[in-house]
Amino acid sequence: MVVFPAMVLKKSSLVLILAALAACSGQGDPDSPDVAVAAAGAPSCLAEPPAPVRLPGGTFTMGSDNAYAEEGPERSATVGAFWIDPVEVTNRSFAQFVEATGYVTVAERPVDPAIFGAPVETIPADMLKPGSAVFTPPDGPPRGEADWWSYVPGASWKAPFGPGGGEAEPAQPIVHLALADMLAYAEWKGGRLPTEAEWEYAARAGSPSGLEQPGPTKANSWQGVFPMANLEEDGFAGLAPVGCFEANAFGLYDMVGNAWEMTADPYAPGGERLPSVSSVSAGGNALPAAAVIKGGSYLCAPNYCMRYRAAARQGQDAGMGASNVGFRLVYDSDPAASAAK
Ligand SMILES: [Ca+2]
Ligand SMILES: [Ca+2]
Repeated sequence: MVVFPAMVLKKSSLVLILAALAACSGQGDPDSPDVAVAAAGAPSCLAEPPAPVRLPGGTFTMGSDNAYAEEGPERSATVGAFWIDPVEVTNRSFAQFVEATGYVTVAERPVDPAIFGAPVETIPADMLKPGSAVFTPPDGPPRGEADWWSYVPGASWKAPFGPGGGEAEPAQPIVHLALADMLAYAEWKGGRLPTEAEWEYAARAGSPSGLEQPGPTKANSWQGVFPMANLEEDGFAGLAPVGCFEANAFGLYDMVGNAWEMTADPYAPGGERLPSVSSVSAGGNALPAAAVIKGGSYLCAPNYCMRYRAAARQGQDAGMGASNVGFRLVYDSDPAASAAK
């Protein structure tokens, strides 16, 4: 279980906290799903992201009974028509929002010790500083997720690896956002987070299986033995600029791989499915402690987290970001028409 609900956090142990941050877990999972892996090849990247794509909606098979337990039960789901961004939200796009509004993300704000539910003197000093969770390859054989996740003071969307680690690349997906940050951006942009059903419908793009796990030409994932050997056969050790890999049949890029993508569906401990919170807003009070993320990330490998697939799902703490979780927006009307008004 990797859900890390900040609002119910009662532990101050850094190890426990970091263990909960891995949004690409595989340890302790059932046997790896039987999924197909495509052949290798060199990617090329989009110069400009295309306009949002209108999807007609429809009825499709959602989830899977043939992979990780939390993906079931396989069932029929129906979504209406909607528009969707063909790429993950980029640092460039988010910077425009910050420029226009002065918004400060959760990772940049002072930490409220009350979220830990423990005496402040028992909380590691770094955890009381603004920051975020950063993937850090271990020096030696890892014992668990705490060996490759670090809480880095000063890490945020502007400084994805922390102070001195370089600035965010404008064309890469934005990461290190809490759910509230994503909702604030969505509100400004006139969109919203997709429900899990909408996201999976868009990612499947007509595929009846949802189990296809793409190879290096199809998605930015991890080739080699995670977390020790990153062979970079897809050309990227970490995040890639959006749109460097082949689009799916709906013309959508990086639905699988690159950054995990947040949805509007709460995630329940145990993995059972909860109703979508289509009204989830940046107001904050109604935000779930954890939400469903979809699509896997650049940290998903054949030996660990075979979740770079349409049907896969995982829980993510809604209260803080990580270096492998991003999002994309959907719209209930044509965003091009709205912008023209
Ligand atoms: Ca990669
Ligand atoms: Ca993605």
